[in-house]
Amino acid sequence: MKTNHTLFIVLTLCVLFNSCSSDNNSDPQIPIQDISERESSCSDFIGYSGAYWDFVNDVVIPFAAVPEVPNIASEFVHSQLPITLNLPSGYVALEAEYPEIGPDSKGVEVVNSNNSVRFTWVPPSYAPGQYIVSEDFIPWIRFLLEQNYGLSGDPTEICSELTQRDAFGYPQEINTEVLSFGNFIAQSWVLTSYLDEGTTFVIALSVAHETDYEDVTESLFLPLHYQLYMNGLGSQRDQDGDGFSFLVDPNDSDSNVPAN
Ligand SMILES: [Ca+2]
Repeated sequence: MKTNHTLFIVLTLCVLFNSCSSDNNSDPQIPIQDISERESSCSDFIGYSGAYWDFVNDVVIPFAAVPEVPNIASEFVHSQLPITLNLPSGYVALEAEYPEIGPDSKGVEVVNSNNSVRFTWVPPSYAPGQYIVSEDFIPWIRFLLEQNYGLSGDPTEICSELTQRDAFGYPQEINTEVLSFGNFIAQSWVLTSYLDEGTTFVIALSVAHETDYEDVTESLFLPLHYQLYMNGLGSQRDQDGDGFSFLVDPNDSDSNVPAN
């Protein structure tokens, strides 16, 4: 990987957005629970922090309603990718390029004014003919933390999980970490899926000051995940209706892909 990191910034398109919707929990099997008191599979994390951890590890969370940002202040529309985000006040979204991952790798970064909060999103990307393991992206995540937050040395690992499975007929890995360094908490999530002899990967990295992490997780990180790829509370988007979700499909606009 190259060591330079370039962000191409395009001014956020700010459009007032004054509607919001809520999906009630329609699954009677999932009792609604007070998330703020909920324990998680990461023993040091309760509440929304723990719910976020469980959510990226594919645990169904008993939210009473789809997580949404409070007081939507602006709408961001990516100029090249099909990404639209509703943002609360105090945040902007920036178009980003990640040459360390690949020459065409693009994504979005949501940040606040003093960079004490940052959400990095590398949308589902397909690498044909390659089998890429999730571990390969961990150095890049460390690199982002070095670049943006001055991480030096090894951060303290609060929780980490590597899930390798073949439950859907193709190999998949979920690689998650929660790290502590300085006054910051960072949660990373890498999902790799091997289909059609290539790898689809998606990455999210969420960073906030430790004193704000719980609130920011509730008001920003979780709502952004729901905006990016969830349909209501329990299912992931599948644009072409082929049964492969947006997160794993090499081409979610063509129901003939993947072939397997
Ligand atoms: Ca699909």
